[in-house]
Amino acid sequence: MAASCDTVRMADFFAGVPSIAFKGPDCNEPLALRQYDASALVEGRPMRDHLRFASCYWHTMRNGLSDPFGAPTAQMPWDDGTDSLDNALRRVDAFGEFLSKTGIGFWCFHDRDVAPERDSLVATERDLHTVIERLESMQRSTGARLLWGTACLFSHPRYMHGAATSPDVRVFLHAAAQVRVAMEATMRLGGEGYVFWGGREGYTTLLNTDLRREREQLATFLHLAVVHARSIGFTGQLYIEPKPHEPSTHQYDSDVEATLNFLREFGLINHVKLNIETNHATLAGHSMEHELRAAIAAGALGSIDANMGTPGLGWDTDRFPTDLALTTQVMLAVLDMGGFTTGGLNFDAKRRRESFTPEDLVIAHLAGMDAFAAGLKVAAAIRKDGRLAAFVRDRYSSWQGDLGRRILSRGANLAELHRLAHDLEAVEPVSGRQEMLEDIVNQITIRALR
Ligand code: XUL
Ligand code: CO
Repeated sequence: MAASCDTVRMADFFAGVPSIAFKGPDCNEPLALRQYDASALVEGRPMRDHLRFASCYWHTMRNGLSDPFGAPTAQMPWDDGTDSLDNALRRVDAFGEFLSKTGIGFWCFHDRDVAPERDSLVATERDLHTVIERLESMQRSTGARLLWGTACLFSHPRYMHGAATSPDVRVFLHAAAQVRVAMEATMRLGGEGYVFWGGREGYTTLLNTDLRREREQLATFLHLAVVHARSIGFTGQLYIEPKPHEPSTHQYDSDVEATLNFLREFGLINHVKLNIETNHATLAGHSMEHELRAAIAAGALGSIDANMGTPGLGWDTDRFPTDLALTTQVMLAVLDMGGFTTGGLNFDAKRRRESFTPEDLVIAHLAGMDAFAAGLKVAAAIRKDGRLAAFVRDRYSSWQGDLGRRILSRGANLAELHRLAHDLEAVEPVSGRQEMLEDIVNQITIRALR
């Protein structure tokens, strides 16, 4: 049947899946929400506006769940395994069905997730445009909005040595062309952001690498993108997504602090914010909490790729974020920052290879949504309780006096401070009470979800 443009092509690829509803904490059905009640108010705002959940096209629609040792296992009844345009268009319909059944309001994509690469740029761009039109109509019929778009600059063999950081200027051209087209597609879809994740913008060995030159190439590439965004009137936020390694040995935007340094060094700090992913944080040897707080302190947290790793496995397992302590820390940071503006919580997450049915795709997202809704409630309860914030305030209270203010406003010199130190009585240390604070978080968590 030839459906009209604005029809949701409800092909029933998720046959046994109903429209998912909030059924409250006592409901034991797997295909229901227990914590996430989209319109319920937390700190005076609906949960949906705090959380801004997104599903990503690459995992939800394209990940067959293969691993380096085994074949794909995912059942994808919408996918005939070819790179035909028809197949690409059918995936859009399946994605529309998925988004409307789960009630997830946003989505994210790479150019090559939605449409295949052809033998020439002309043919590739032609097919991409056809799919973008279908995505536009999917958005109209489902009400879903694009959180961000991006260009895949890491899969094609031409990018093996890097994209912006390639030693071959012709590869740089290819990457520039792709970013231009992907950014314009993002704008056409009303995208609220555009991400740069450079899986190959680093090195495999320093024996063949001019690190200084490559960092300059990367910065130039980002400047070109900033200028282009401005010239086409794209008002979405640009983000860079740090990751330390994988697939490269080392990525130049290895963690939040390295990325902030890079952005400042090359004059990009006012144009680009960060999209922070949990599993990238842990691969960098940090907690997600650390990465978020470091970005917030610099006014640079834009969006979040919500997932989690597998302790003990040194690669990017992209699990769905179901850990309540983690989601609480994330939402506490987000609330403290004043909430998302253009950003949101993008489930850059995949089911385990053993959870291969279409139903599992839904269940995995619901688990992440409920974990984040619970984390949001606990974070709001921690803020309302106020003991943590008060403890931190008190801990620095000695800085509140005239002396502290003068030091910080650079109105003192070392000789004066030396003199003052001689006048001091012995300094009595004060307890940091870490265990007490951890227990307070536990107690509030238990009460908030009762
Ligand atoms: C890879 C990763 C990417 C980015 C978008 O680890 O996180 O999917 O989010 O390119
Ligand atoms: Co990501």
